[in-house]
Amino acid sequence: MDLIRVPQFNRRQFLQISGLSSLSFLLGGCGGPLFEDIVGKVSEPLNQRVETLLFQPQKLVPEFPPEAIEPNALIINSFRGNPVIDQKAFRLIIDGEVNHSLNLSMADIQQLPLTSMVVRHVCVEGWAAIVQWGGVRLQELVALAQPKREVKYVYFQSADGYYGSWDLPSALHPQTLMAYRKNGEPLSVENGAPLRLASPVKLGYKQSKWVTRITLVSQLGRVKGYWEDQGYEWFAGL
Ligand SMILES: Nc1nc2c(c(=O)[nH]1)N[C@H]1C(S)=C(S)[C@@H](COP(=O)(O)O)O[C@H]1N2
Ligand SMILES: [Mo]
Repeated sequence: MDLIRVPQFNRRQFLQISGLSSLSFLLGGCGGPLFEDIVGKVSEPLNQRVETLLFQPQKLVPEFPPEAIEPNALIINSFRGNPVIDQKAFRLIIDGEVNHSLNLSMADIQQLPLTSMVVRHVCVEGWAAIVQWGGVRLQELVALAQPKREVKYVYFQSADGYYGSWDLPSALHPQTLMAYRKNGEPLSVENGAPLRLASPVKLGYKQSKWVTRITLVSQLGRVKGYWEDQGYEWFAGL
């Protein structure tokens, strides 16, 4: 069981974590030109629009106690089976309208603060499950990438060909995680390992598994999501 729960950061703590500790590990770990490039940003403030979204208090969804976890209730729902991913070679790309595109290994991601939450997963097909997810807040990763001020949407690409898009406020919600743990254990491949979206603010089909690329954009394209493009609601908030 993951009992760690990182409290919601205030602005100063957040900037400390995102601007300094994360960067120092990125630099220490890799030292590639990409990461050296990031150093410049330590002194740069986050852009005003994104900062406002990050620090305006978003309403937290109430969480469940660990006893409420339903270990077998989460039904595997994969439109195309499991993709083959070499977990060691895996990279998460964060790009689009950002000042600093990122290319992160799981080791990089796991050095960021681990947030754990027990929330309800709701699938439109008529089932739900109380699950504990552990991972990094997406807002941390977005802050590291330094989105440009026009950014309003986030696209997620998955290794199985699944894709989706979210509004930026929901993506920056403090309970929206890029999860790599489930019910106190490493995430299984069927559940989206190495990295998946997990959030109590969206329906199940918004929670992409096997995410390989996160792209920040100012406009939504004609193509919005695997299910959304077949008529499912785009916002799909809970
Ligand atoms: N890449 C990918 N992500 C996906 C899906 C999928 O088929 N492929 N199915 C979605 C749906 S409809 C649900 S309900 C949840 C199910 O997550 P689980 O299989 O871990 O229970 O994943 C979502 N994310
Ligand atoms: Mo679903």
